Amino acid sequence: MEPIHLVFVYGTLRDGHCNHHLLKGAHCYGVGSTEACYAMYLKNGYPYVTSSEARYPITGELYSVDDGTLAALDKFEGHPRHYERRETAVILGDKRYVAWVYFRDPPGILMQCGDYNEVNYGKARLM
Ligand code: PCA
Repeated sequence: MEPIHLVFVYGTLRDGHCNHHLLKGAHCYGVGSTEACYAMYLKNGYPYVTSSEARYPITGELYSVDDGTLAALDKFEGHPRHYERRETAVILGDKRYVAWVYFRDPPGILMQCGDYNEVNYGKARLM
């Protein structure tokens, strides 16, 4: 039997979104959320989940995929340079799984305060 990998998708790979066809034929376990809190950023319509900020759990869908599908997803998402695929725990109903998620630290910079001068001259630091 082909090795099976669990992938949790939160963005354009979700059902009904533009890149979902890459998961065609993959078994879907359903909708759930990450056990840990992360943050999601949006740029040009594309979502990026970063593990550098613990704000809220991320909602997504859990799939099992074979080696070939995982390789195709990696190529498409630009792992490990664009998005980085890392394992994290996800909760679906009363079940907990460990699944692959495509993370990316958000493009752009989140600042600690809204004052450019503070960041340049003051105590505030870029996060
Ligand atoms: N595609 C991947 C990561 C973000 C995106 O748009 C996903 O749906 O999980």
